[in-house]
Order: sequence, then C-alpha cells, then structure tokens
Amino acid sequence: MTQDALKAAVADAAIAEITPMLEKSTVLGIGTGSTANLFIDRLAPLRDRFKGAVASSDASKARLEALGIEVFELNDVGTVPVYIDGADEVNGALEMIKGGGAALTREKIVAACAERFICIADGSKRVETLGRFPLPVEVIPMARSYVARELVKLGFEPVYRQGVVTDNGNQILDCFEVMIERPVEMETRINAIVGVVTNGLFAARGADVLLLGTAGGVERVT
Ligand code: ABF
Repeated sequence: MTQDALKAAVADAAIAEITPMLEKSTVLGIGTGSTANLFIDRLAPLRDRFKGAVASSDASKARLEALGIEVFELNDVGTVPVYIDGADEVNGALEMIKGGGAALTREKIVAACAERFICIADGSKRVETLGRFPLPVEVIPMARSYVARELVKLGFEPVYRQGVVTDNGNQILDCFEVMIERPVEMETRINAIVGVVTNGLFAARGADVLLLGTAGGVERVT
C-alpha cells in the first residue's frame, strides 16, 4: 500500500471513531497536514450532524469552510471533545513530534483544550525514539539567534527554516541531531528558553488514541 493509501485508511478509521459522538452541539478540533486534510474531506458529508470545528491553522480553516463546515474561534468554544491531527513521529507512549507543517503552536493549543486527542498517522511515523525527524521550534523573530545558541547547548543543530512565517507571525528553527530519550523533560527544557513560543514535542500532552496505518490494516493503540 502507498503512504497515501495508509493515510486515507486512518482518515476513514478516524471518521468511524468520531461518528458516534457527533451531536448538533459538537464542535470538533481539527488539525493540519495531508492526513488531516483527508480527514476533513471525509468529514464534509457529515456536516449537518455536528455544529462545526476549531482549526489549528489558517489552511485547515480555509479547507473546512470551503467544504461548508463552520469554523469557530477557540475562545468562543472553550473545550472540544476531541482533536484529530497527524504527526511527524509518534512513539509507543503516544508522544509525538509535530510541526513539520509549521502549525505546531495552534496545534498544541487546540490539543490542550481537547478532552481526547486522536492521532492519525501512516506506519512510517511510528518510531521507537523520537528525534530522527528534526524537532521544530517556533520562535519570536528577534530571539531567533539567541534561542538557536541555547538549543546548541542542549546538543541540537538548529537550522532556520528560511522563508517560512507561521500563522502567528513567527519563525521556525528545525533542530537536528538529538535522539530524545525523555520527551517530557526535553519539552519542558526547550519551553523554558526565553523567546521560544512552542516546541514540537507533544509529550506532556500526548495522544490518547493512535490510529496507525499499516499494511495489515489500521492499528488502534491507546
Ligand atoms: C500536522 O501535520 C503536523 O503537526 C505534522 O507536522 C504534519 C503531519 O503531516 P502529514 O499528515 O502531511 O504527514 O499534523
């Protein structure tokens, strides 16, 4: 099976997972990326069965609205019963690296407000140890060089993602060369650097459910 077919399979599985919880008042949290896009496309035919969505990026907001799904501000909603999003890497503890699409801050905010986080990913994203995928760190632009020097002290090789401005007007440093043995601790340490907005470790608040697309079918991991 191709990677795209595996992504489609997990998008289908996520639809099956959330359909029983849909009510007229339900506002879903929706992520960003190609796997999330496949989920959004499959959600469109169900649009009359729920109220709408909170989006983790301008791109997902536009896609949802184009498909007739109303998008709400998170501040007007409070919490969402479930957040569905992809990942760049996920380990056995359902800790993740996210942010390859530069949407990590809003993704982490929506995830924080979600009662349940369903991660949808093709099998290539499953790793034993996080870190082969470069860890994205969103920074306030004027702090970029300072934050990079601090990340070097933690062992990383940070690379400025040229030409990318996040939905929040910030910049991204992609951090190479550290295999992350203790993700919660590393997430906290990076967050403590002045000028860091968010880092792409989703460990303190990992996923609750992983729907993983494999050649043998979709594995449901909790
Ligand atoms: C989002 O989309 C991101 O956090 C992650 O970077 C990316 C995964 O992309 P894809 O689904 O396209 O592989 O979930």
